[in-house]
Amino acid sequence: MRIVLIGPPGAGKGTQCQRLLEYLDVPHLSTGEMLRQAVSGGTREGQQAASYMESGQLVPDELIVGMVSQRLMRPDCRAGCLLDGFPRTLRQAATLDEFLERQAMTLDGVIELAVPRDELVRRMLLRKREDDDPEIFSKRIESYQRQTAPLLDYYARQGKLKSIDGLGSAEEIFSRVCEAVEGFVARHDEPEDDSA
Ligand code: B4P
Repeated sequence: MRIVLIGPPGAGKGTQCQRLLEYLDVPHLSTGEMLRQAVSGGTREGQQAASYMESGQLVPDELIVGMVSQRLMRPDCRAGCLLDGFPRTLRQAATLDEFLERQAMTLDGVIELAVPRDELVRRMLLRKREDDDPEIFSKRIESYQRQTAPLLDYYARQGKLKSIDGLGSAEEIFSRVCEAVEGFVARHDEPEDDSA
């Protein structure tokens, strides 16, 4: 299974992915985590990404696409993966589609975790990660609205989007996520209609 999780900053993508990993048994590709490791390891990519992350902006598409494609080429991703926080722009989404097509792979489904702004701010104040300063967090929400929210329409038009309510306990949300995944599995297992 190849699944993407989309949601605003602090929506709980990472939290739900940790649970989903055991369920799906596929590698977890969190671009936020990959970037944080690159920054703390002082790699070239990390040095390029740091100023964007510190100011609440998305890092440039070229940088993130390079990192993700290298990771997707590794053999453990052949059977599937859980994409957490990627793609985040229409350009990243189009690049992912092209990459998967070249590799004869498909994206099974996209889950949107929908959470209102007030709750995102409340969670951010509790989490206190370095990029969770209130002013920076507001910029990250704005970037989400401007650059990432258009992906919902992009994937809805492909018939791949399942939006779920991201409010409630992590367990309640996980059961909604699992229901969405079951829907993707059922579609994945349907025989192809070649009557057309
Ligand atoms: P991410 O690491 O993806 O950060 P995030 O969106 O803030 O986190 P997430 O939604 O995973 O929330 P979490 O589970 O932690 O990205 C960080 C930065 O990297 C971006 O701002 C950007 O600069 C850069 N970046 C990453 N990918 C990129 C890309 N593709 N292109 C360009 N730039 C990119 O949950 C948040 C908090 O809520 C936690 O404290 C958690 O305990 C709590 N929580 C979770 N579920 C809850 C629930 N149900 N109820 C209450 N609290 C809950």
